[in-house]
Amino acid sequence: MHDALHQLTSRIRDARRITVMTGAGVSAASGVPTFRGPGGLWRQYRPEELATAQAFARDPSLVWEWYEWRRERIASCTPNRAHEVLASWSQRSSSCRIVTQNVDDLHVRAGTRGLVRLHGSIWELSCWRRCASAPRTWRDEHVPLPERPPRCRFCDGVARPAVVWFGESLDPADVAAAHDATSCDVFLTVGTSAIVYPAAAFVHDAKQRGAFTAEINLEPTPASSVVDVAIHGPAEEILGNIEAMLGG
Ligand code: BJW
Repeated sequence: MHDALHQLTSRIRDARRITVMTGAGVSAASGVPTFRGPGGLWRQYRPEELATAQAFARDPSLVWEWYEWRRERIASCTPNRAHEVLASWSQRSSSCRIVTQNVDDLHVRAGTRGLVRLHGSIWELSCWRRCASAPRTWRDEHVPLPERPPRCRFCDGVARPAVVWFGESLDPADVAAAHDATSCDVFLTVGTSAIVYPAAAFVHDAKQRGAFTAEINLEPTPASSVVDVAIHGPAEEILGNIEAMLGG
């Protein structure tokens, strides 16, 4: 682990272009629940049972109850050392890209520049029926929401969280930006179980395109066998150590 940490730090020091892909584990130390693993379930549901348009069509109130519970939790959370380190890398170099699967906006609150949010934001809503009068998304930070399910501000129909559910396409512009970012010198995947696609594919793309690839996670994931270096431990601590070795 010591060698791996030094190897990764020296690659980062020499890199012109760094890309970091983050997942729920990056926000765990802030108190945001992850999706999978210990404490990852809300009631008895798996995310695959709630984060779908079918689940929402069947029972919008139940799905909104889950999102309201998460919004309430996230509202009281603040960025941790992992968000801070990544934000400072993005501020130091305009060719550093942070690509996140997280919808909590903690990277934004930490001041990250050039952020790609692959799965949207829990603080944005959109019209379930995509009515012609509504913009694609709008911001709504009410906690709790005035009614469940909340209404579309423009047609008074049902509103949904502006996040990407299973079976839904990601915004092509975000996918293109993330794919562009796989052309880099160092590609680091942090705090993600690396099982949800297309996000999980980017580390493979980066490796194929010649990047030095690394993973920071509490435990091994399917990405561990792909990357040049896998470091197992808390992201907030390891990124803090790397930043200290970089002199930041
Ligand atoms: C720590 C830590 C600490 C803890 N420090 N580490 C190709 C192959 C197979 C399947 C597919 C495929 N292409 C598409 C699919 C289907 C599907 C998919 O991937 N399914 C898999 C489950 C197999 N993908 C999709 O449907 C995607 N759409 C798509 O591809 O469209 C085209 C298409 C359409 C139809 C058919 C086919 C193609 C959309 C995926 C959307 C995912 N949405 C969610 C919900 C977002 C909204 C919300 O938040 O509610 O995104 S699901 C959920 O999983 C969320 C997350 O962003 C995502 C990833 O989770 P993440 O971040 O990795 O969290 P965890 O909890 O899984 O892991 C946390 C990790 O952190 C753990 O490993 C811990 O150990 C670690 N950790 N503390 C470091 N302190």
